[in-house]
Amino acid sequence: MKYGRIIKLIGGQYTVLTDQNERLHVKPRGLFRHHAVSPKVGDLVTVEDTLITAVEPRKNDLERPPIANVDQAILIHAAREPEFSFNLLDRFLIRISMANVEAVIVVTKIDLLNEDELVALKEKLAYYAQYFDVHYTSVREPASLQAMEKLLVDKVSVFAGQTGAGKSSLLNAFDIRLAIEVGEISKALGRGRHTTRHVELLEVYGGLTADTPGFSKLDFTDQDIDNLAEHYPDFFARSHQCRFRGCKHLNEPGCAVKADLEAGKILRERYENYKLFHEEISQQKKKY
Ligand SMILES: Nc1nc2c(ncn2[C@@H]2O[C@H](COP(=O)(O)OP(=O)(O)O)[C@@H](O)[C@H]2O)c(=O)[nH]1
Ligand SMILES: [Mg+2]
Ligand SMILES: [Zn+2]
Repeated sequence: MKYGRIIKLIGGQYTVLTDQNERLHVKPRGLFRHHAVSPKVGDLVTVEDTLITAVEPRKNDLERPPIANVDQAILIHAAREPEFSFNLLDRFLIRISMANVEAVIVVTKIDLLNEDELVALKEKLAYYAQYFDVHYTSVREPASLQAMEKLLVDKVSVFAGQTGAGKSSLLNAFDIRLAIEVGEISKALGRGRHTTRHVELLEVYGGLTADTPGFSKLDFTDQDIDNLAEHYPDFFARSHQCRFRGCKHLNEPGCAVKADLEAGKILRERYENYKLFHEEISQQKKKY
């Protein structure tokens, strides 16, 4: 009997990395199908002979990308190319929070900014740094990559971020043996073809990391509206001071979030995007 984690799934064939550092090629025992438990990448499993015979309960369970037991989502955002977007940053942060996963923000391609531009971006992101771990890096600046090592060791991570952000390039910079396709080739694989890509946890810097197209579903559904604000740690920290319980921080009187917004303690872009997301969800509701 062996114990390990599923690190790869291709065409019904699983690869398990055991606690003895062996790689086993296995199949799930037939029984799982009847119980609607389909082992997935990230699962901690028991293996007997060439069969997965038991799957541990999951601490979290992502659908897209399909990975279980993720410790953190590393949110990769380009400083430029594509242009940095706070709207997209907040969408990713909300999605990651809804999946019950820790988020880490990594701004990459900083070599594309001049000194003043970098200072300006860092000033705005200093607001986020109160609530999230924020890192700055570039594959062109090897020294900036070293800080990333501490981030990945002993953890199961997924790289998330829009196509072209620089996810695959970063992983390649960590370990050239990975030789992941970057740039034009991966762009061609982009939208609508995610299904052709398999999910795999790569051994990088003493941790397991998945390079995925990542959290493709960044629009919100009407089920999300009631607790949207809960996924804003900065709003949540203040909401106990709002006059009304369940305050949505929109037009309610005595709102502590709006008071701090006016006092300049909450980043205006972030609040404006929050209102925008609310509207987006309301529009969605009207369609039904
Ligand atoms: N200047 C610069 N370009 C980068 C950097 N990282 C990635 N790129 C380029 O950005 C493009 C997209 O990178 P890729 O890793 O494929 O992004 P992914 O879609 O998120 O995996 C490629 O043309 C890379 O060469 C960086 O740190 N600096
Ligand atoms: Mg890529
Ligand atoms: Zn409020």
